[in-house]
Amino acid sequence: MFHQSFKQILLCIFVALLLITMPVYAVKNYKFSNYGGGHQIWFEAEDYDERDPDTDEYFPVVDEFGAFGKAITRTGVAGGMIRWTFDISKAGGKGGTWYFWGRVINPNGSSDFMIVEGHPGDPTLPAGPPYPGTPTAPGFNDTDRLFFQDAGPPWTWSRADHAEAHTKQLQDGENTMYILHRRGNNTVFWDVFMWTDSPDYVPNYADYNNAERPSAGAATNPGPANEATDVPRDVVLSWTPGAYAPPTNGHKVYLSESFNDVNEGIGGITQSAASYAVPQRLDFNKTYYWRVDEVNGPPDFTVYKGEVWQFTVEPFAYPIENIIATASSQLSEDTGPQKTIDGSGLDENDLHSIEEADIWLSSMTGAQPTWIQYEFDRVYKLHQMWIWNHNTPVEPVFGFGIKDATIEYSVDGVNWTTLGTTHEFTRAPGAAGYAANTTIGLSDVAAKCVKITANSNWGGIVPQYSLSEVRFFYIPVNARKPYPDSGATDVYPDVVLSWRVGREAVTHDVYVSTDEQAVIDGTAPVATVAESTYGPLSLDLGITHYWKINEVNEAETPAAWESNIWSFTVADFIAVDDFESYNDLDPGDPESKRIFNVWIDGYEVPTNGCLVGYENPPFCERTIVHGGEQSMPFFYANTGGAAYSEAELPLSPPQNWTQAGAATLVWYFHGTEGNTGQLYVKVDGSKVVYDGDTGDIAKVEWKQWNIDLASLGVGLQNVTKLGIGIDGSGASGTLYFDDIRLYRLAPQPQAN
Ligand SMILES: [Ca+2]
Ligand SMILES: [Ca+2]
Ligand SMILES: [Ca+2]
Repeated sequence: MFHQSFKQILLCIFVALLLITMPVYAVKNYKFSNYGGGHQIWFEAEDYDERDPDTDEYFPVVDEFGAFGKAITRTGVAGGMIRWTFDISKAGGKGGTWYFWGRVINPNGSSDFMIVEGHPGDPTLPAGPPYPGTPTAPGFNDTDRLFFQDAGPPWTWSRADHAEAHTKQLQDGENTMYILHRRGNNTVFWDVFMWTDSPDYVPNYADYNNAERPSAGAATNPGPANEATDVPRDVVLSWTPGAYAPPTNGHKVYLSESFNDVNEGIGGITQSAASYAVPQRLDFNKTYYWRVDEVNGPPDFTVYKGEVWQFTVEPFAYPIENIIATASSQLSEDTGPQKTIDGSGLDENDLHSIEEADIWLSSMTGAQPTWIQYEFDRVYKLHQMWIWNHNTPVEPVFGFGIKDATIEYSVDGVNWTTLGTTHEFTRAPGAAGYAANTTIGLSDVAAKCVKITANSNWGGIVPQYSLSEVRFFYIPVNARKPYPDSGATDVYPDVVLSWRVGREAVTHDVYVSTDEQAVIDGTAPVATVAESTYGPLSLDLGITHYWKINEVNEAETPAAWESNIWSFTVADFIAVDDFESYNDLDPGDPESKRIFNVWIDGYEVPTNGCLVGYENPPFCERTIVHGGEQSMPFFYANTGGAAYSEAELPLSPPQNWTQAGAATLVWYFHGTEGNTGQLYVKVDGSKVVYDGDTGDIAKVEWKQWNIDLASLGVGLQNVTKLGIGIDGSGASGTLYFDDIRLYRLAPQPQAN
């Protein structure tokens, strides 16, 4: 009996898992609207979420003149299934009576079976494929037909005459409609389907065109990210608002520990800003669910229901990592003190093994008293210590597990303080699957080292002591999670530093320096700020900086908590143009950025013989590149009235080339055999001629040209234009340019 019910439970779990892991199908693209006082959801026939078989055997996807996108037609071969899953809540609708329409061509009134899952009058979907395709398949009858009135050509919005194929009971949320091939041929086409809860609304071309895309209306991009963990208790929720939310009262925020409450829209707070500062502190370690509905203003008050997102709040205390353990002795190589702090023997449920290789065991002949000591990477505010005592199978016999212990702590490993008096560590069973059974409160003391001295063991037979594992928890009063990440490179010279604040901090002392020791010692320049950001800074290119944050609260003892020492390195150069941003889009497109519309060449300027970019897309060079995926092709011919060839890049807004210690302008150019002329650059009209071999422009390789900014002789605070050109009567050829950069220290040219 027990086994049977156990099996049933297992089966239930299995089915539940199956339901969870089954792929969710739904039409990817849909539109919705609120015409005629009702709700409509629209989707393209060709955006079906499943077709079985998934071939053109029964329901081919075709191009048909006048359709939106593609269309679905039929082959005349009876059989096959196609289906669409759609969510009426995305249109703001609820379960009840809905009406089905299609934009179709069906000149001969051909019909198919349509069923909606869950509709009380619809038969169960037959097993298949092949699905029934005869005019009178078992379980189907004429009143389940779809579109048998004549419609078109041309495309016509139509509905079935039979109420059963036009009027259906839909359920809240997702619904699935199936069409099973009954008859019909390739004179039948389906373009767009539409469901509405308005009995009187008749769809039309313009309405479909004007219906909304959901991604435009719904809230997206949740902050914190969906399923984030370690979220601060005073989190400010944020999101990217839908496109139609009005500036006032455009958002309704649901937040709860209950998924169901959020999913069902219970409660909810109307917000004008696209953010929500949770008024109460959230509970430690708890998972919360939230959702944002975007709400139109009057008159329609359309609601774009949001997805349910979730996050988990930070724990009260965090385990300390990277601990060094030492001990007065160890029995063998395999039973060192580090075995108590490295997770050895613990499974994913924090249950410890019975293996001797997973524990610390002192030596009977070692120095007494026996002690084990832990050193952290810095001073922590200690909250708790969990203890897994000695747990090998001999524990019930020999009792190596520590019984009575003295615990001391220290901020420096020299001066020690005793924690309370003595502490008893609970005995372990000596059996597998052992959970920590002693928790020592550490009184939130500040310490870098903790020492446990064994006064007795549970056996009282031999002076030999053991622990399986120890875990320390600290309260995060230190600043953490620096931005940029410690060790980051290519950081902008005007970076804004930020960090996760320590839990009790009131103000923040920021130490930044190129001198690591000065930051460690606290002798580096310090700034006190109220927020957890500092900047923008003004740093020099290519230089490594060190920093730390002291979190300060004068009301606490100690009043300041120091972070780790972090570092980052500023990028070596500032890119003026790397030619990666240019595209081939039509000039009418707001995103269009064609290279010859940015770099001004000699097009329609008879005296300027330069053209940049290719005649046909892609307009940039994509094979001969120095960095990234594009470079600028530069064609020149100082002939036929052209006295020079030059292309100019206007810099708007003007650039400050005196920032970040910039000293050298670097260009990379690549020649073509037979090129002639004299290469030059111009910065705000100041011309510099290439100082290398004039023949370099005819070399089929990348060359680095360093131009000393000081030699330009012009002010560099507001550089407005940058030019490149070729002088020389009759000169002609093709060059490629890439990676125009400002360096503080120019790199060594690479050997070819
Ligand atoms: Ca279509
Ligand atoms: Ca262990
Ligand atoms: Ca490039």
